[in-house]
Amino acid sequence: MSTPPVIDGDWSEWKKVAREYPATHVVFGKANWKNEDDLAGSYYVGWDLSYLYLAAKVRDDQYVQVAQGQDLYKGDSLELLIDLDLLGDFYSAQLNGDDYQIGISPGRPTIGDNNPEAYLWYPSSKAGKLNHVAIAARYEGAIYRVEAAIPWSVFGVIPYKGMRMGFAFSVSDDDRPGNAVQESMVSSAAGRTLTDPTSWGEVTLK
Ligand SMILES: [Ca+2]
Ligand SMILES: [Ca+2]
Ligand SMILES: [Ca+2]
Ligand SMILES: [Ca+2]
Repeated sequence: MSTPPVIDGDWSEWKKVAREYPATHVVFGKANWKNEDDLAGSYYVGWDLSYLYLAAKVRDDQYVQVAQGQDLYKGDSLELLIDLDLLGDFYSAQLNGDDYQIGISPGRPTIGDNNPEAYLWYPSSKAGKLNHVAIAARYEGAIYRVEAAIPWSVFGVIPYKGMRMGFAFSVSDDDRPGNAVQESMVSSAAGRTLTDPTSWGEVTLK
């Protein structure tokens, strides 16, 4: 992106410069998932030399987030899975040190409040809260939008045009007020399995 997006939860700057992709495959909690008003997602990805940018739109009938840190996936939240050595271990069906799992909470207990956070689960050697991820979110009735900027320093790589990464964007849903429970998850990747990077999709930086 030649002009960095303003991280404010407003999507207007993305429509001209990037493409919106769906994340509607139910990959966890099928019995709890009701319909696309209960949970459905779409997203944009962008980048510059400093940040990997994400803009997410989520249809969710009830925003609930009371968990934090390593438990934030038990509330309404986003997840990125990124394999930074896609070509080096293309056929490897297990996680290794270049595979990243990052969760983004759009706010606790309400969306767009002062408590958004990002947490890194994998690689486990780097696990912990990510303090330098910028996050902003807005709730518009049955839809919430999130923008995030993740410094490439989190991944320890310098991005370049043509770089390919394993990638999956997913959204967890919790509709039980006051309770931390991951009821369902939708994903960009139909077979998303956390521990198997060959089940994720792919992103090429353009
Ligand atoms: Ca914006
Ligand atoms: Ca829901
Ligand atoms: Ca890998
Ligand atoms: Ca929810």
